[in-house]
Amino acid sequence: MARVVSRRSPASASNFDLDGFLKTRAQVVDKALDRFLPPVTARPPTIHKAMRYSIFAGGKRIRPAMVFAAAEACGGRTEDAIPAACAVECIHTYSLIHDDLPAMDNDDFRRGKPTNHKVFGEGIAILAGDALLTSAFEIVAQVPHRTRYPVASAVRDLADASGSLQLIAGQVADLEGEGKSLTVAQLRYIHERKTSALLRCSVRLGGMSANCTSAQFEALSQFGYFVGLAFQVIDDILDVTQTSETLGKTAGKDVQAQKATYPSIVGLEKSRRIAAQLTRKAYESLRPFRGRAVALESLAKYLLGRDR
Ligand code: GRG
Repeated sequence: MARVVSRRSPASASNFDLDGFLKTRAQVVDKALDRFLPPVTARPPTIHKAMRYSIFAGGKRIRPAMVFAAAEACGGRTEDAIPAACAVECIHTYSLIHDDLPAMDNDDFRRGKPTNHKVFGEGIAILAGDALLTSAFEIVAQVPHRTRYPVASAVRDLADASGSLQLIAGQVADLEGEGKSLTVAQLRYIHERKTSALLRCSVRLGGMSANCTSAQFEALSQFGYFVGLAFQVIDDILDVTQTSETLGKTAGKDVQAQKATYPSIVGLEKSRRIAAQLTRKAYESLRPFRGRAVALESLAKYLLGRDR
């Protein structure tokens, strides 16, 4: 009997109600974050206000959406993926607070609001980032135990993605690359770490929450890697094509900081082609799911066409 292999093209994802998916999952993650994080009344209130200011500032919640979409692709339940979804958002928000500090990118706006240090001062902003980083591990330690993935697997994966060989390595290379002309390979090294690592970890944690098979885990890892690379190329493009108002953060920062980006090295048109190529590779990684990873496909498509 002929094997039926579903060849879902990117277009098949267009039937999926991504807006609804993003909205409902963002509500789930917001409610859970509110429960996981200390209330503003907990002493000392300043730090809890500062943590909550940035985490509830209106981010797109892409990483939690990736966790949920990956869990669903593997037949898992949203509820079981909640701790992982909250943990990756805490890491992401911490990295943004620190990235915006005067010692790093020195930015005044993020998520359409004044940056954390502008509101609370540098000392509290550093501590709010530190506290969110710590909270992430307290939260991820609450993932359900799975036969293939004991709790420690999730904790270890998140630590790897956010540690000195990945997220922080990317930030170091990014800082050290300022004002220098980098090769595409050097830029790829930065993007793999500062952006792709956490997106890859998000889908892996989603898969783990659903006790995914090793083939599914491998497919999710590849998908996260490519979608993460595409995400950063698009971010570089948006930095030069969009306004600060649309982005909710200062546009044109890469040029101002003399940062190497895809548009600065290969030009805008080629950058767009590279982003589309990376997104195609992300789709191809989902083949083992045979059409059951429609939320992930739809997310990748949305990210390629996004304007903020
Ligand atoms: C460890 C201090 C420290 C920093 C880590 C990742 C990073 C280094 C800094 C964050 C700044 C940056 C340019 C990250 C790359 C990933 C990226 C494009 C983040 C923006 O993500 P969105 O668009 O943001 O998902 P929202 O606000 O919607 O959540």
